[in-house]
Amino acid sequence: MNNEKIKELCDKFSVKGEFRSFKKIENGHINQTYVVYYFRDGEIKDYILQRVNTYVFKEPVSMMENISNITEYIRAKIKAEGVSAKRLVLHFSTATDGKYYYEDESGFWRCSRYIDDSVTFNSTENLKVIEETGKAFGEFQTYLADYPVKELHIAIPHFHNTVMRYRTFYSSVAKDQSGRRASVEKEIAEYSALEDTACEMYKMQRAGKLPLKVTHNDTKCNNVLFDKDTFEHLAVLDLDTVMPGLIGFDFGDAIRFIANTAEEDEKDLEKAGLDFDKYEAFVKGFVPVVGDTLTDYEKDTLALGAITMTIECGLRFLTDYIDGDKYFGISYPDHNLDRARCQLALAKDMIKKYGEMKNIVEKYLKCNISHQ
Ligand code: GN1
Ligand code: MG
Repeated sequence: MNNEKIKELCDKFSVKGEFRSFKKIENGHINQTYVVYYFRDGEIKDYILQRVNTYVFKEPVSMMENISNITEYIRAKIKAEGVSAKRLVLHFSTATDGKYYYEDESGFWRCSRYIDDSVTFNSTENLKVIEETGKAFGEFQTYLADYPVKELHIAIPHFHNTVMRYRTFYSSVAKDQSGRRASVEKEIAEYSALEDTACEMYKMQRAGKLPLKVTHNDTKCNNVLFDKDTFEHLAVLDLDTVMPGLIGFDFGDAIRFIANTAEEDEKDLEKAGLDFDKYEAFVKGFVPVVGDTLTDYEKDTLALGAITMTIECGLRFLTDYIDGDKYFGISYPDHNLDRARCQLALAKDMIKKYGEMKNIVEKYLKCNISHQ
């Protein structure tokens, strides 16, 4: 990307003012994100310009329709509470033809205003930030609780269908496209042994025991914006995978990422594991907000959701490694393998701590507050 191209794209979204500069944000494994600086009315205004990965999102137009509908819906709810929605929900710009995207030979682009005085965290030791992350995803869930689920397009079919994820994994192992299979037989065996655990909640949903709700499906803490001074949560980002799903999976994927004692791609597996303080901080933010909307089965499976999402994510990394790194962005050749090994170590630690994880959820279910 160069200045001319970025400016040309911003022109398509009618960004006003004088183009100053841009930088790439190294955040997320799928889309390419740039922050662009414009000068207008005596100050710098920043915009987020994003190139959607159309290998991953095969129907980006439908995805943008989901996102514009969801953000409008949340905006209306926040305004109805008498609060300004400006910093609490994303606002996408329309291109000159009125659409929420622009497409040319360089890709499929979207543009949104950067939310003033906000920060994101790729990881954090701050328990207040973790609790706020829990509140942010809990509130997101409640804002969309009465959204007409049937109107949502399915951005990625079978996204958290762990039964299908295992099927895909075994098929990749059998094909061994990149010739890497022999080097990862140990990991293949360990992930295979976790299949029943990983598929339990999906099977419960299929059997009608767990309801499908509008869920975010990618609840990493770097998908929440915080006020740069108070660290209170602002908007929830990355709405690409908002689809019908299990609330336990939104809870679980957040825990996988935020409550790991190590980074997602830590090589030293001794460092990976569940941090109870971080886990409890997230539970404290999330559970009281959603608690009284949950069925007994949902309550009972929140902690299992964390184990499930950790196994699933690791299995996806390992599958992609075996396929030759086609899906996730990587920074070095064995990156997906390191991620897969780290998720495996985390999942094994969670399985040991499962009883205590459930107890902590129980504790906060007893102090529900209903969301207005
Ligand atoms: C991807 O958007 P990003 O890069 O944060 C992936 C998630 C994984 C995550 C693992 C659409 O999320 O499902 O949990 O990487 N998103 C998609 O870090 O596959
Ligand atoms: Mg994402």
